[in-house]
Amino acid sequence: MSDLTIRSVETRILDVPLIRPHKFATTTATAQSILLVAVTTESGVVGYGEGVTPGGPWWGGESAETMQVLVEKYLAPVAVGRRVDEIPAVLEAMEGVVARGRFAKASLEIAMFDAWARSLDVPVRSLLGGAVRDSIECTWALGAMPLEEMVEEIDELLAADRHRTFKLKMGALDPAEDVARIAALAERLEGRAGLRVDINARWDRFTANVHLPALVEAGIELIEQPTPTEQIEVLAELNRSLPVQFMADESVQSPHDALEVARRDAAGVIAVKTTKLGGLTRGKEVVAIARAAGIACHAATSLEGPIGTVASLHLACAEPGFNYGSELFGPLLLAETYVTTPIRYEAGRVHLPSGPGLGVELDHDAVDKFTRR
Ligand code: MUC
Ligand code: MG
Repeated sequence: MSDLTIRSVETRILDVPLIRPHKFATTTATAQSILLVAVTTESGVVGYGEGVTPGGPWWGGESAETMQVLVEKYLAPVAVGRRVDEIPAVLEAMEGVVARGRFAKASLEIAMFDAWARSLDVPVRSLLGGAVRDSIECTWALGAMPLEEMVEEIDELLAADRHRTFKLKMGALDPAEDVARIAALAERLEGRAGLRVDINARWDRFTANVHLPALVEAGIELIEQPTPTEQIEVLAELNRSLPVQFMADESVQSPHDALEVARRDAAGVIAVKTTKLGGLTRGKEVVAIARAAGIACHAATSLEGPIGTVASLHLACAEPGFNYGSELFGPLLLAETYVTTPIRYEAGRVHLPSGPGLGVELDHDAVDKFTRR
């Protein structure tokens, strides 16, 4: 029997170039920085997790650099010596030494799940209850790009049938200009693709009330986090007044936040990211709350690489509550991979890999190449 005790936790930062710049509301990413965390058991089994934020600390206050300090100096010491199958106990211990820091906690928790599953020679989804599906619909996101570039990119992806729905990042431009850009895109596509927008909490209540109706009019099917993170009542007001689905993203960073969204009827869909929530366990808790409240769940991303993406994919395929698809496309935005077999994207869906643990194996030469020195 394998000794499940954690012997060591090691980290390194990878800087992986993107296939094209990804323009968010306040910053543009040309590379993704990923904290790769390795948990090794006393039997020598190694599990991996990723700590990732979308293009730096603008989204949630953490970055690859802050996560490395939190993991190495504070989180690893409370995990070493415990067993990889003692996840709730380690999560409690982590709460004792780091407040919030959820992206960092996720990276270590996922590495523990991978090491635990590999020790038992089972896939991570088995530890999450077992698969209810083996693939999930996968949307693609476009940064705040000019109209012609968006049309070209979407046309290509539709022709290849890689994605059928698209999330358009907003919030970088003047609101009226931004809405005109999206409405023009919807017209050009003439209903050939499902379109969603993500405003990343950039509009105040007034701006949202003035400009959201035009997006609804243009046929946008879902509006993600238009207004500030803490202002759940503003999201609830919009959710009541406009005939469109709202998705809470920044507003749900814990199971308690999910409960607040449910109590106030603030959104019809919750973006479940294992990163911002602190891992797979908290992700499961959020899905349970959403299901009990009749809120749909979307398996969302912080633009993780293959390790973090596939961790979220195991959860999305083990929980029936993920009934609003996924955006687990992160690896496709990276110019090169660092696993031996890339994740399969086909017919608008992302497919679960087989094999023990997370089901993907690192290409160590590629990992070395991307490691920050
Ligand atoms: C977010 O806020 O949803 C996900 C896809 C993307 O382009 O940005 C992220 C973050
Ligand atoms: Mg979002």
